[in-house]
Amino acid sequence: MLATRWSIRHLSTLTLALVLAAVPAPAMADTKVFDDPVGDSTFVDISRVRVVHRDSVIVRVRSALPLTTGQLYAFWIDAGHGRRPDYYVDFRANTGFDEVLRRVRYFGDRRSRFVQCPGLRLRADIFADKPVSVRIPRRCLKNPGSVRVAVQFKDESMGTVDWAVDRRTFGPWVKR
Ligand SMILES: [Ca+2]
Repeated sequence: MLATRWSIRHLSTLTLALVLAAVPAPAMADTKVFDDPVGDSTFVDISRVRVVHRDSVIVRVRSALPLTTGQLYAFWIDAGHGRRPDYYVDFRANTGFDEVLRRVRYFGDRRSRFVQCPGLRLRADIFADKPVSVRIPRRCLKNPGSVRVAVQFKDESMGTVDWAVDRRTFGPWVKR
């Protein structure tokens, strides 16, 4: 009886090993980095955007200038349903945020249609030299095959903006 139990255990271990060996390696997450000119705006100045598409879409934006209060960081996501943005989120540094995205049809769309997005993370810290970052779980975007992102930093007190890649223009597609 004992011997049989051992055999089964060994067999199970072997089976598990075979199953693990047969599972293909996870697809490589795609990453796209695009640079924005430094000095093309005042008070806000995006220098680099990095988009990683894994289980979440993670966007990190480097600023050539220190972040300050009174700035708004805005992100439009095209999840592939047509050529226009599908989702929008904005936030300020060192403030709380709700786990919601705004559903939009075009740049400048200001409808108040919200999508709950548990796991959404928005970060901008004026006390740390770190990128402004957003993390959006793919399920909030209906699990798109590819996404592309447009970013705008706005200094609300000075009225200046900097876009990446360009005004109302998306960066490259980033596949899952
Ligand atoms: Ca710039």
